Amino acid sequence: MSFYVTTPIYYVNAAPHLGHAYSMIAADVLARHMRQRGEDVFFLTGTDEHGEPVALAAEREGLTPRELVDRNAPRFKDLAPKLNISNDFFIRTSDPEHMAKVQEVLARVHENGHVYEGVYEGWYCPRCADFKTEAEAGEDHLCPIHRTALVREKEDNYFFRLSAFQDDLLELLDEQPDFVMPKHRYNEARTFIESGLQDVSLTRSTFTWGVPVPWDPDHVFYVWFDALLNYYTALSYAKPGEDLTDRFWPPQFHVIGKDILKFHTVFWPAMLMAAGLPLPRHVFVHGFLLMRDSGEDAELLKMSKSMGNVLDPFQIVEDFGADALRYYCMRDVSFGQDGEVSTARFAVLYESELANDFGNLASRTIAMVHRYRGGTVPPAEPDPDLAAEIDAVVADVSELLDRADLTGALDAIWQRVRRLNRYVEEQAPWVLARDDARAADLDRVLASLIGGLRVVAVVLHPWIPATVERLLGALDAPELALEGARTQAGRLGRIAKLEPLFPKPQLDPVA
Ligand code: ME8
Repeated sequence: MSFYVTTPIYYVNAAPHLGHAYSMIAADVLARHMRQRGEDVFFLTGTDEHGEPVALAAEREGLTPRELVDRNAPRFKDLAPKLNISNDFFIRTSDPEHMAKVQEVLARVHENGHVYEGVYEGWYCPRCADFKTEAEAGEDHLCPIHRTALVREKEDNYFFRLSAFQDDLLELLDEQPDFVMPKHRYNEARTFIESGLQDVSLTRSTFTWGVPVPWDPDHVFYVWFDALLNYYTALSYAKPGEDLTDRFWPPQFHVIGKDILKFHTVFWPAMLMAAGLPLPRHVFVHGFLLMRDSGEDAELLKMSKSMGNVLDPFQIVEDFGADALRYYCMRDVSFGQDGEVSTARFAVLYESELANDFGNLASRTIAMVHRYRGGTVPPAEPDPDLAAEIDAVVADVSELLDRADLTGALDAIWQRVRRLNRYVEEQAPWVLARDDARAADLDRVLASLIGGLRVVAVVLHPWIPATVERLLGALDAPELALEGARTQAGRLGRIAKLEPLFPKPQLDPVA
């Protein structure tokens, strides 16, 4: 089966922060897990480079938009390998192949009769690149997201007949209750549609930084339609000489933040219907990472560059490694909800869960095999009760990740990590080791622990891939397929010694 997963493509008018990293990590966990299940996976991320926010940022810096995007896009592109993200392609919407495909699809929408010429008059947020309804603008005419003044715009536009898709969209939500996940976001999308859809601008004519409209050279496409189409256009040129569209379209999951729900759950499916293209299977809408701005009583705010309260993912990776960051993001904030993040909580979880629960389990299990059995895993049958409990994690995690429950899946794994630690305490191998008559028991305990550790490590790979690869390397069992992830599967032989998986970080003293 094919599995296509995407992140939003990020505006290049600011530097990447942990919020951007968060969506990438989440999508990466899904992609890596599906590869372990043997699925044919394609994973896309990239940058959104057109439109007014970019044009305005370039103007402020005295650059051309092209200079600005060429300077900033690599900052996002570099974030992916730093976080150990396994994306198959990185799209930039200024790619000529993307632009040509956008023209092709939107010309079809035009030919299909879903576009008309008119004048837009209403409220607009240049920061969101979003036209706001009267209800959204409210009486104060402030952007509900940025709390900055909205601009009254009047311009010649071509419109997309979104209103004509209201019934089709409601039918889609009726027939596919998991089209938008989680449920409270589904309800939000439904309420938005039921409140009545207005036609939306498809083109802009007051600036030129965008994809030219093929039937009217005075217009460029509205950046949101250009951007949304990245999910479709990328497949046509990601692999030189091969069009991957038939193999991967439609996507299984669009992973997005709640700020862009309307675009992905209303505009996007309507646009695909208008173009006659199959719809994505799920849009998963995650919450915001929030941070206090300063001090204990400080307000909890969405982390964003403009608010200035950002955790810098590059710095965290530098100090603690990518795996620790990946783990923290998925563990501390329930995926789908908003959640507070802080360096203090990060340090607590690093020490208590990564270093102590998991790191120590690996270290002491391997150390005991060396101390008591000279580094060779005894060829004993594992404890059946323990093995059953550990092995069930594979089905649990698969089932939870089918619903993109990334936090639930991590919790299911952690229950097994803790189970293995309890098993060490219950069985007290150091006591068995003192009694030659109990050598077979010690063999069984060590085989159970190493076998269990391997299973847990394999299912944990999508969250902390580099660490797991190091551990499995020490066990001389690099295989990652879930099919072979059973306590009893295969025999482990000689194993290597292992340096601590999560050592105390060497931090530069704070100036
Ligand atoms: O909206 N917490 O780009 P963008 C969690 N280009 N996630 C966050 C976050 C936070 N505090 N801040 C940002 C755009 N994100 C458009 C998207 S898609 C066709 C076009 C993540 O750079 C989250 O995924 O503003 C959010 O939806 C996205 O970054 C917005 O990125």
